[in-house]
Amino acid sequence: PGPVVCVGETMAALAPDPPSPLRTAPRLRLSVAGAESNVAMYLADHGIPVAWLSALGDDPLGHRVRDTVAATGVDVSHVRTDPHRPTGLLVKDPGPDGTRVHYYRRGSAASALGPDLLDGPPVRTAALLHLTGITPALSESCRALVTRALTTEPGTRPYAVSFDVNHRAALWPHGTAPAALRELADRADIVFVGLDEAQALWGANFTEEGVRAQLRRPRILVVKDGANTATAFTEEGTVAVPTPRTAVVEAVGAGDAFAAGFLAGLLRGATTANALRLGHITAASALQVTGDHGPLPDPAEREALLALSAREWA
Ligand code: KDG
Repeated sequence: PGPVVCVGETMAALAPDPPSPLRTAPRLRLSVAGAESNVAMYLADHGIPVAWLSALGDDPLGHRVRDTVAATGVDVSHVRTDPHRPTGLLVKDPGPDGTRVHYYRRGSAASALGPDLLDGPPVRTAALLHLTGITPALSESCRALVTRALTTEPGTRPYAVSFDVNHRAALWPHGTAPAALRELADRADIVFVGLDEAQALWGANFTEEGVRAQLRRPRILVVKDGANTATAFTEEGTVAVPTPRTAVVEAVGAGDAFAAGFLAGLLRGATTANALRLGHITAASALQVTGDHGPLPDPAEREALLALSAREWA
C-alpha cells in the first residue's frame, strides 16, 4: 500500500514558558502547531510511512516548521513554499480559565492551498488521506480542497479518507460549523470526533442507535469521551476502551496523537480494541508534555500494554 498523506496547515507557535498570561509573560517558547502534522509525526513514531502535505512561507518560521516535522521521519518533500505569503502563527495565552489561542493565519501560505493539491504526488499514490475540520475553515480554496477529497463516494476513491472533526470555533463564522462539518464527516471512511463535538454535529441526544441510523457512511466512527472512554462504531459492532489514567501536563495534541495511534493500529491489522488502545497509548504521550508531540513508550512496552487483559487495562 502507498503512504499515509496528512494534509493541512502547520504554524509556528508561541507560548509563555512557564505558562502565564501573555500580557506579562517574560519569556515565550517557540514550537510548531498543526493538527495534521501532529498526526503525521506520531504515525512516523509508529513506523508508518507518512507524508505531510501543506504550504509554508519562504521565511525562517516556515523553514523551522519544515525542519521540525522532517526531523521526526515524516516525508516533507512535497510541502510547497509560497514566496508571497507568510507562515501562519499561533499564540497561546494561558489564563485562570484555561488557555486561549490567538491565530495569525489569515492570508497564510497554507490558506492559499486548493483542490489542485490532490492531483499530484504524494496524494495520487496514497493509501489513506488524513484531513481535519480545521482546513475547510481556513479559506474558500481550502474548503474546496477538502470537499473535493471527499466528493467521490467511499469505496470508489483511490484512497480511504480519515477525517478528524476538530471543531475550532474561533475559525468559523458563528453557528456555521456544525452543518459544514457534518456534511464532510458523513462522506469520510474513518471519522474521529469528541463526544461534545458529536453532540454539536448530530444532536444533544447523541446515542448509539442515533449513530447507527444517521451515520451509514463512515465505515468507522470513533467517538472520544476524554478521560472516560473511546468508542469505535464499525460495521462489525461497537467497541469501547476506557481511557487509562495518566497525569496530564497539557492536553493540546492528544486528539491528534489518539488518531495516529488508532490509524497505526488499523494499518497494521490490529483488532478494533487494540487500535483503540494504541490510540490511548499515543494520546498519553501528548498529555505528558507541554508541546503537542511527546515520546511514545518503546515497542516492547507498547506490546506489553496491548497484551493486558481488559481488567488490567482499566
Ligand atoms: O490539535 C492541536 C492543534 O489544534 C494545534 O496544534 C493547532 O492545528 C492547530 C489549530 O489550527 O488549532
